[in-house]
Amino acid sequence: MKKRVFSGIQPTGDTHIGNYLGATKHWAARQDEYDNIFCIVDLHAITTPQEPEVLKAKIREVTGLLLAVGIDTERSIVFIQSHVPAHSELAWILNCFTPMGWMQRMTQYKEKSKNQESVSTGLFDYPALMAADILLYDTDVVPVGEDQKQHVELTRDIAQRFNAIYGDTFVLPSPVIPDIGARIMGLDDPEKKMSKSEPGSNHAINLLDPPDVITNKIKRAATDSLRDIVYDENRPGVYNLLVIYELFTGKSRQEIVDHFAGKGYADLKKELAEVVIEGLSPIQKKYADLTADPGYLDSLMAKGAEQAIPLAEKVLTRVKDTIGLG
Ligand code: AQP
Repeated sequence: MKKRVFSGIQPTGDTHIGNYLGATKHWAARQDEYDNIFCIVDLHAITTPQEPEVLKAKIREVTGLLLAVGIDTERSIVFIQSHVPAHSELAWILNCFTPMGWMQRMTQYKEKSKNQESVSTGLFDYPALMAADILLYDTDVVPVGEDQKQHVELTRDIAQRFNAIYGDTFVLPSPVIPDIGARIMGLDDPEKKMSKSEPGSNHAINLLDPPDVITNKIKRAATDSLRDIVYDENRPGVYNLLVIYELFTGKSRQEIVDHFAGKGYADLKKELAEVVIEGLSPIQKKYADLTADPGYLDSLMAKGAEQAIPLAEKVLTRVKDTIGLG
């Protein structure tokens, strides 16, 4: 039997090449290896304030982009989180088994709540909902970028704690992080993870950016005052550009370093822009085709929820029976 994969993506902001290179590209590439479930996690999106019309549009956009990068609804279940009520129900139950101290340790919460006058309880509690997302499907493997590794480990801890009290109820999931590209950094500040919520027009390359925008963003990317083009993690700007180049071309590090020997940052940026534009072009074309008929994505998502609901209900019933509910 194939192992079960579950992963999700938030419909907030603009989906960027970090989301693609660190996560969705791998989900698409390994679909035949696993039994896959992918989710557009709209309930996570509302942990920070959202405009209703914008959120609706973003749910559609992220759905279209997931399919455009190659997720195939014939080989994977794809659905919208709020269409499957069991996610919220299990999240509540898991809340009751998760010590506050575990949540307080979550780096993402600390970062996202920094300098905010008021943050929602939902933002603090986000990892319990994420644990519910994963545990509801008896998930073995959770492919994510590095920023989400801590949340998957917390999910495992919650499941272990529950199993220790009640006996084996949950399957213990493991995070899978790509060797290269697990943390694509911002173009404007290579010390910071490329992120949808980071302000700044030159921070991220978005999957739907037109060619001239991509070229300009890369042209303005932060580098350093040195000259040679080599992989050196102590020079995070150039390192990040080389990693992006590597992932879009599939070339080895040696080939890349040889190729750029004697060349300057302007050459690196020019060639990088070319390969990113070339790499995103088929995704953008497929996205345009998929979204041309507005009803098409809706019908696929309705089918996805229909497939997910019985799987989720089965596990939820098991949990409720175990703890004495119902
Ligand atoms: N910079 C990144 N490099 C590699 N992988 C990344 N991921 C996110 N940023 C990078 C991975 O993309 C998947 C989907 O992420 P998400 O949309 O659920 O939200 P996130 O992890 O919080 O990512 P963002 O883009 O930074 O969004 P905001 O700003 O809303 O928090 C995940 O597997 C993630 O690891």
